[in-house]
Amino acid sequence: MNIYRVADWPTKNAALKVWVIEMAEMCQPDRIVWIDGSEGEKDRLVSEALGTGELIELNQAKWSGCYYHRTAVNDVARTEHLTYICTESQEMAGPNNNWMPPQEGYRKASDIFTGSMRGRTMYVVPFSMGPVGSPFSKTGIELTDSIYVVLNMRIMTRVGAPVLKKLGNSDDFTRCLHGKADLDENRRLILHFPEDNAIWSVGSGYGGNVLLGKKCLALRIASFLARKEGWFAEHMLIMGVEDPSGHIVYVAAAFPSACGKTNLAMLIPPEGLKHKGYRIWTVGDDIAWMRIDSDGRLWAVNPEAGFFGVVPGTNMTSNANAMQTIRKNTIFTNVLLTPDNDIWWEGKDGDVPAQGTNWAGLPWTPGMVDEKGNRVFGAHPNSRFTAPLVQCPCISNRVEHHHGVRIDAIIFGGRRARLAPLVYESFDWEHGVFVGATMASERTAAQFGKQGEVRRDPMAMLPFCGYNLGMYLQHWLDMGRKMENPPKIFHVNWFRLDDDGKFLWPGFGENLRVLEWIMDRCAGAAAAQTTPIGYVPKPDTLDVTGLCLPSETLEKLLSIDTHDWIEEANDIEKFFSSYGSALPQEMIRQLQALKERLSKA
Ligand code: O2Y
Ligand code: MN
Repeated sequence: MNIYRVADWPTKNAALKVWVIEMAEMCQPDRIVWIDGSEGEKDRLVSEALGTGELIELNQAKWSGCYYHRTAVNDVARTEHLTYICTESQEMAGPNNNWMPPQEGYRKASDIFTGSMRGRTMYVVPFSMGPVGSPFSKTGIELTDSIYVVLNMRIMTRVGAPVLKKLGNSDDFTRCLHGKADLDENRRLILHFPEDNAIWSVGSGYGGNVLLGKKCLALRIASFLARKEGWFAEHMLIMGVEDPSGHIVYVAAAFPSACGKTNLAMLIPPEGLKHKGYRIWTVGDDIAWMRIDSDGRLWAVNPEAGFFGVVPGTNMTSNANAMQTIRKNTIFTNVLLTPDNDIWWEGKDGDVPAQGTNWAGLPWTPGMVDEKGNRVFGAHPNSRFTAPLVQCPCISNRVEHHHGVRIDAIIFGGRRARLAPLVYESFDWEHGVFVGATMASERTAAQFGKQGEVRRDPMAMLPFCGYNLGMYLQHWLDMGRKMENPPKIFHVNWFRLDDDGKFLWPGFGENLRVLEWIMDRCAGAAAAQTTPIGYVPKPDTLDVTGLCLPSETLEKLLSIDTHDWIEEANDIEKFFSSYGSALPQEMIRQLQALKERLSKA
């Protein structure tokens, strides 16, 4: 082990050293480099990556401190079919996860890892999810042979010396091992060992598969730990809505993919509401860790330090705050690169470049189609920006606060063309858990698969819950009982359509009008009508000043079709049956109660 200069390592932590040595013996890197988080280190890593072509420097006059990276064409999104939960019992992983026994997982991945870092450097990245030293936070150590991963982890998490110092001699850290190996899809595995607090990811170089602090630790492993330790790890944005008096209400919200979570987290108040003086403060756009405090209420932190956002469609209209956030110190992955090292993506403001090299590394011109007549994209639809939280113009000043923010409302969202009204409030916590457990989206024409097909995604956690979803719902119910003052739970649907297939609600900044109603409900103010599905706004309690929204449209937005909801209840019953005995009885009781309310309506 002398080749790795163990005596020079910046830690005395024996458990950590033993583990790094063991992993190095398996992967056989030529050298080991410990990440300290300094600016000098960043400059060295960037210049090395520029030398190998792993990064391309963007036009610095336009994109100061920004770099470009292209991943392999077969490696552009999370690979859910190769993502496994490796627990001793299959029951613990549940029907919502791919499962493998831990021994088999370690063996299969070891075969791929063995010798895979020969000729490469293994970086040791100590990182903290959550502010270093906060009672919410968890420490991880990621070993990786990718500079791109190190540079992304430096943005997405708190890394380096302060983390090692806080860890001290403890062996309470998530052991994260990542190797690119040969980037072969047939030799790719994303394995989670919740019972060992470990993650092994091999054969990928992209996003959620390799930035192991994000989906792997902060959701899959953390959800498992959260159940054991009595807290929540959720796929939720966190935002503060400051009312005209300066009082800020914080909400946490879960939406399935492609429902504009980042846009909502960075919402800009619309013209019609500006005069009231609302302001939005972004705490996070993807993940919330929440704990019950001594006041009997729920408090939340964003465990991340950056945004890993979808680029296409981002522009000054959809998300001006995101556009400002990504102007500097950002890594762009898989967008279009122009000959003068500028970048472009579908939906960007301004002119479309005459030519460029697209996400796949191929020459591209506007309007290109492939041999089958399909449009060739400049930027991959899942191309990403990685940017520091602090660059967001509306970042909350509580983002580094060890205590987090108090959550007054939890919002679940779905994409439903006809069924769900614009907003409704659950009757109580248990009913709110049912609302979250049954949230769903219908496929749009832009998505692969049958248009209109309903996909249920409980609490938007289907791909991220690190254990049995039935047990997860029971955990939600148990947590509710422990809170004296639980947050109120709401459901929103920005996507209701009229008979011509046009959106009834304008969305984007106008969603603040719905948040205003939610805030009023939390303050015990706005009136609501009791319906079989929950409390729905009385039309005159939603402020639509300045919106051209005819009263019939507002009525349609808030209406409930009993017949459609009876069908929905039957579909929920089918969905629940796939969870077998792990599904809490309370969920069945809630379903029966919904059916009874509908039959009386
Ligand atoms: O495709 C990936 O690897 C990234 S997925 C992702 C990234 C940021 C935030 N959310 C998600 C998601 O899939 O929910
Ligand atoms: Mn997400």
